[in-house]
Amino acid sequence: MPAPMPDPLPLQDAIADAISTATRGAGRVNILVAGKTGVGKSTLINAVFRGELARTGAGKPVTSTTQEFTRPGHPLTIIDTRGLEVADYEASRRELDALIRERAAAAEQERHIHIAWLCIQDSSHRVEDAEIALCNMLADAGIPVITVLTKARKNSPFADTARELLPRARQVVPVRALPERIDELDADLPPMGLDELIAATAQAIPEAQQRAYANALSTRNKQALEVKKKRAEIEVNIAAGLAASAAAAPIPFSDAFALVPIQVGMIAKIGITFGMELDTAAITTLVTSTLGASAATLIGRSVVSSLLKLIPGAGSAAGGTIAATTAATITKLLGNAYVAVLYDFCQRHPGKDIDTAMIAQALKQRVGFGRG
Ligand SMILES: Nc1nc2c(ncn2[C@@H]2O[C@H](COP(=O)(O)OP(=O)(O)OP(=O)(O)O)[C@@H](O)[C@H]2O)c(=O)[nH]1
Ligand SMILES: [Mg+2]
Repeated sequence: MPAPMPDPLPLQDAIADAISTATRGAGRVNILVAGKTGVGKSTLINAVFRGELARTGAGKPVTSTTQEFTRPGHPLTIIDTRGLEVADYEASRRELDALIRERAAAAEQERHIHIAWLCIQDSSHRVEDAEIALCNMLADAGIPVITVLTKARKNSPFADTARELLPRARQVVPVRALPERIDELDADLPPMGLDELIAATAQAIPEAQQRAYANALSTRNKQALEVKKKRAEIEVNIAAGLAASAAAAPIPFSDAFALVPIQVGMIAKIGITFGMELDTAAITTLVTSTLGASAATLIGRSVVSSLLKLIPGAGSAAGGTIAATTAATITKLLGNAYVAVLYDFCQRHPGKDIDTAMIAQALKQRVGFGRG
């Protein structure tokens, strides 16, 4: 006799819950970008992060020389600071000092400034006292600082000077955010250093900000894909662990829907690390196009049974139950396939939004289920 169909309503709730937990749980990462006017801060931000966050003039003023850039669905806050060169520098320094202290003292980690990029134009060959003071102020507040030499040339001799004069910065990274035309050579120097900056930033920000950081990175840069993939693989392993616990006592095959919210949460989190907008409706579309249209289909046309077919012998040998190792294996299989499909998509379409229909189609080809 076939096992009775479970009631789809509680499962629907559990799925909605898994999606909203993943979306809300993405957190927030706050980056302070400081430097003189015109050194290339906005250009740099738009080269590294998705969504043209630093479109000129769109920020909200925080102090007289500081603007904050945020956007709904985007887990990144950019605190854009100029005024290191203005005549009333002393006043703007005090304001900035107060801002840094206030943020550092906040109880919620989501208010903290998680990293600072101190931008100095490579060709200036100068580190101002104001820049040294700001670097010290940030380091004193426990904020990791990366010195970015903007509009840089390869092997700039200035890098060593900057390292010497700003010893408290973790790293000095020469960056060229835009291709540069060299008329004499009739050639363009390609962008450089963005991958190094992305990797150095990933190393310096706290664990709790890693998913938000991965989400915020534009897929235009190679290193961004590596950061996203690495983060997504962590989500897969966590979900595999949860699936194993859920099946710690072998669960009857008909109860395999206990794994569904775990896998839904995993798919949502992988999508988020690869740059999905943080919006419940968008993430729901991602999940349903991937796994099925509703809780009822998820039970009927079980993801679990599709995946079991991919593991030789698992379906028959398990005697109608799913053991912990099998639950972990099929969850990992689904997760790794999804990571591979998203990685591949981002590699083929750098800088483009995730196309959920295309992703679902590619996943279907890989593991045999999904839309259509
Ligand atoms: N060639 C080249 N030009 C750059 C690069 N980065 C920025 N620029 C140019 O430098 C100018 C200033 O860049 P922005 O990004 O607006 O500088 P900013 O630091 O945000 O300036 P403010 O907002 O005024 O503080 C623009 O014309 C950019 O196109 C780069 O890596 N290479
Ligand atoms: Mg700007």
